[in-house]
Amino acid sequence: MCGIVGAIGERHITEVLIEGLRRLEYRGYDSAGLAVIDQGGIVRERQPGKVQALADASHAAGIDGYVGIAHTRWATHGAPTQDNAHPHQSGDIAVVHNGIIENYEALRERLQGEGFVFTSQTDTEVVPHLIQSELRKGGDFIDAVKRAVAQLHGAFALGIIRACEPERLIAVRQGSPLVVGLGIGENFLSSDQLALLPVTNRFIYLEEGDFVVLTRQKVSVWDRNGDVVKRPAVELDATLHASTKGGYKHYMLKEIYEQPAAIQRTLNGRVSQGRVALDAFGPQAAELLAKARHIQILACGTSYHAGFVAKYWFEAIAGISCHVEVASEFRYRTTVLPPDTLLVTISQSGETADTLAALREVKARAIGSLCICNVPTSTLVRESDMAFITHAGPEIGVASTKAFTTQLVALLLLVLAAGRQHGNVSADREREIVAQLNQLPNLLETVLALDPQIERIAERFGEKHHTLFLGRGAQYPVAMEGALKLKEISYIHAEAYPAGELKHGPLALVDNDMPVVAVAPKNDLIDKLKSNLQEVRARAGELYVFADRNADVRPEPGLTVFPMPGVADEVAPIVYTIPLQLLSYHVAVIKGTDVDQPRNLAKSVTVE
Ligand code: HGA
Repeated sequence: MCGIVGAIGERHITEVLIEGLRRLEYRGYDSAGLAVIDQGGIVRERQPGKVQALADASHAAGIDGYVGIAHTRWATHGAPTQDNAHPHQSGDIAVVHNGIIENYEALRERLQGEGFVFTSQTDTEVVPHLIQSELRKGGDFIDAVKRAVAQLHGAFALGIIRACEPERLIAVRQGSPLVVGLGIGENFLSSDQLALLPVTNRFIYLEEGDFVVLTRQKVSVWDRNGDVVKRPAVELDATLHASTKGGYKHYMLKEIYEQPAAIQRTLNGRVSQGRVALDAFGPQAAELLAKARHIQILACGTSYHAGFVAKYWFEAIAGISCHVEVASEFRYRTTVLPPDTLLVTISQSGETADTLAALREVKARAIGSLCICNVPTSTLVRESDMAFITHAGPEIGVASTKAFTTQLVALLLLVLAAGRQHGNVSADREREIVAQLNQLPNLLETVLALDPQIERIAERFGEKHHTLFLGRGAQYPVAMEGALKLKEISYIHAEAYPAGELKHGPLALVDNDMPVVAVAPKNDLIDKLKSNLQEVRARAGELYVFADRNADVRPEPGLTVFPMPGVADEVAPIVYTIPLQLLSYHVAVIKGTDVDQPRNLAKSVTVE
C-alpha cells in the first residue's frame, strides 16, 4: 500500500525521505515521488516504478531541502503513471496522501469551476487545490488546511507542505495510519514507523481525527474535536530494526524458515506447566471467555484463512459456536450477532482498513473484542478490548507466511483457554494439546527438510495455468491458504475446494493439464480423502499429495507423495501449511516473478 514519509530538520532531508521510502517498498507500490522546499519554492520529482528510479532522478537533479514529503503510491484512482504519482501540487502547496477521497468528483468539479487545472486522474489532487481555494478565502495556512480537511469524505492520511512556510509540516490522520517520529532539532512523519527507524526510535502514534503541525522543535496535536491534546511519546525496542534477508535469496524464504523460532516466540510466556496463561489475552480474558457463547471472527486474506481454521477448532475442541467472515463483506451487510458474542479480529499489521472498520461497526453489539496481531503499536490493538501479540517479528514478504502460522498458534491457545472456561477442555486435554504445540518448532524443522524435494517437483508447475488444492475439515482452509500463496506470487490461477465438493462441479476441470495438490494428514477423514483422490486419478489429473507417512498413500505414476511426519490432528493445519508455502515459493522462483513484492499487491492493506 501507499507509504508516506515526511521530515523537517536542520539538515538536508532528501536521503532520509528516500531511505524511508526504501523501507516501505516491501508493502508493494507502483510509483514514488518526493517534494522539498528549496529557496522558497517546491521542488518535486516523481517516477513510475521503483524507489531507485526516484533516488537516481533526485540525485541527478540535485534535489535537497530542510523540509519535505515523500510517497510510494499503490494506485486506487488513475494508472500508475508519473502524472498520477504523489506529491500532488497546487501552486506553492504539495500533498502526499494515503487512502481514498470519496467525494473527489464533486470537489473536482467545483474546483475546476473556480479555475483550478488538474493534471492527474487521482482523487488526491483535489486536496492541494482545495487548500489553495480555502487560502484565497482568508486565514492562515493551518486554518485553510483545517477547513479543507473538513470537506473531505473517506479515509485518508495526509502530509502537506507550503513553500512560503518552510518552518512547518502539516499532517492529518483520518482513517489511515500515521505516526510522528521525534528527533532532536528535527521531526518526522510516516505511515509506518519502520520507515523512520534509521533516524529515531521515539514515536507518537496519532489517533483518528488528529491534526498535527510539526516544526523542528515541536509537535502540536489537535484531536477530532479541535482541542489541543498531548499524545504520549513511546520509545521502541531496538529489535524492530532486524529486517534483512540474512543470506536468503528472498525475505519470503527467510520468513518461511523463521517459523520454528517465530512459533517459539508466540508460545514463550503464554504456556506454563502445560496450561495456557489466561492473562496472555488481557486482564478481562477469564471473565469474557467464560461469558462468550458465540465467537465472531473478522479478518481478510491470509488472516481470514487463519480464522477459518480456528472455526473448526472452536467448535470441535472448545464446544463454542463460531462464525468467520471476510471483514469487507461483514462491515457492509446487515448482521445479527447471537447474544454474548465475542469478536475476534485477526490482522498481521493491525492496520487492515476493512478489519478495523468491521470492528468499529459491530463492537457495540458484542460483549468484547480481542485482536490477534503482530504489531503491538497498531490501531487494531489500541481499539480492541484485548490483544494477543503474536511476536512473529517483522514480516517483509508481501505473501504472509510466519504471520499466518503464528496466528494459528495464537488461535489454538485462545481455543484452549475458551474451552477451559466453558468446562469443555479438561486439564489433561489442555496439557496434551499444549505439549503438541511445544513440539511444533522441532516438528517444523523436519518438514522444512522436505524443501529440496519440493523444489524439484516445483519445476512441473512452471508451465501450468491452473491448479486445484484439496483438503478436508480444518485442512480445507489450509488448502485455501496454499492456493492463495500460489496465486499471489506465481500468478498461476489456483482454487481450493473441500475435497468432498469436487464431484459437485470442479471435477469437470480435471485433466492431465491440471495439477491437483492435496493435504492428507492421518485423521478420521483420510479414507474419504483417498476416495476423492481416486476420483482425480480416474480423470488423469496429476496429483501431488502431502500425506502422513503412516496414512498409506502410495506413490504411483501421476501421484507424487511427499511423506509428512505423523502429527496430532489439532496442530496438523499448522504443520501442513509449511510445504504449501515452499511449493509456491519455488514455483514463483522458477517463473521469475518478484517473490517479495508481487505485482498489484500490497502488504498492509490500508485502503478498503
Ligand atoms: N487514492 C490515492 C492513494 C492510494 C493509496 O493510498 N493506496 O494505498 C491514489 O490513487 O493515488
